[in-house]
Amino acid sequence: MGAVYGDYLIVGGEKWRIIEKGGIRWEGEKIVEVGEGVEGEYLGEGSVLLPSLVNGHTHLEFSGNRGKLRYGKGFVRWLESVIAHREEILNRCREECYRQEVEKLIDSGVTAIGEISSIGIDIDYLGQAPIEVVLYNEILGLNPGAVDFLYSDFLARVEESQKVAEENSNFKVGISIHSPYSVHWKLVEKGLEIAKREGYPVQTHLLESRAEREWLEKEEGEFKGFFGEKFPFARRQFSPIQFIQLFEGVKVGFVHLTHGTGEEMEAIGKIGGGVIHCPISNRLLEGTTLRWDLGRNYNLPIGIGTDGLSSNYTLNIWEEMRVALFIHQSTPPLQLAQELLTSAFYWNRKILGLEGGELKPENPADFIAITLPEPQLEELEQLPLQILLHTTSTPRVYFRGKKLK
Ligand code: MCF
Ligand code: FE
Repeated sequence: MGAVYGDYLIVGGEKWRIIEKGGIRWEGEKIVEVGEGVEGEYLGEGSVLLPSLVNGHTHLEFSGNRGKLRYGKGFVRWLESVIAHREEILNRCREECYRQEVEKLIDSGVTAIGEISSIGIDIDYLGQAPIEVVLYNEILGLNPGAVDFLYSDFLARVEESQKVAEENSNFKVGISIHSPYSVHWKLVEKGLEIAKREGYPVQTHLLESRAEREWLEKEEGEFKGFFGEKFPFARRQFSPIQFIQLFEGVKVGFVHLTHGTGEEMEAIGKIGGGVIHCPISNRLLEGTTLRWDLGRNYNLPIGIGTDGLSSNYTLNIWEEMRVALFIHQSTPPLQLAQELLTSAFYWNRKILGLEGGELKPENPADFIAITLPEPQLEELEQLPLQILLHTTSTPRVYFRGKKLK
């Protein structure tokens, strides 16, 4: 039980409402009151309350990478370096490494993540982490002769994560179909079958390079040489649109879409899917970015994530949003700052299948408080932009009514 109030409270949800001298009261894990005149602890001059943030797409297993992978030479060159160093990087991250990264996530006001689990070594630690986790078990591999083995390995990880989810209601099971170019169609089918049967959310990397588009459209381009040399059994399996349509009936987030067109955005909208934007990763790997304005024009839910340290220098979601703010120059900064924050606290939750993202009675008491550098804003419309420019760590973090920081 508790109550706090600040100079400003951002109610959240899809459309913003800002309450001056707004407060929040909670009992147990749930909010019971939000509004002006809530009596409780005053968080000080320039304090702002808002829903806690979500990092929509992480790969914590790759947190052992610092300078090992090849950046700035295009996606396929990065992929080659991942394949060469995957084992070594995965072996570098164990208990303490996860603990540190989760601590940093909490420090930045993140209380939920969409974690892509490639080999399942993150399950144990994240099963005990004090935040909400959707753990997307990855299915990956093209070799027709290895389909059965790959499937049983994947199933064992799904079962392991199901056991953890039975014990911890803040840990949820999801499925990651790595991408349309890297997963045998039989495995895509089997993975989606489980997702549909169990109602699990899904994420998949889609259209993050020119090479991927050329391969999916014509079985041509850079992937032709790459596969020819390393995976001669690889075939083009679906067009981007055919691939998207396979996810109908599933709660799905398509990650990246840097090479997505309006046609693909429309197809994603038709099946009720969302997009997860990882601008730093996209810049480092391929140099390009998602068309934010295009996604918004198609009314798509757009979430935001840092990706892993395999393609980023930080898992700080504020840094990710700031980078996005400077990339998408066709959207005015005041509007974009508000949209990006909404992506982090609201759309990410919708795409991951989590409740909350809006401070209102009955919702989970998941919220943060930050402090503006100037205590009094002359114009309220400045709020989202000033928050985004001046925050990297958040002074207060509450998850399910418990103070994490
Ligand atoms: O999102 C980025 C770039 N796109 C694809 N994959 C990954 C990313 N970060 C880590 N990965 C992982 C992926 O989950 O790298 C491996 C997979 O396990 C690439 S395929 C050998
Ligand atoms: Fe990723």
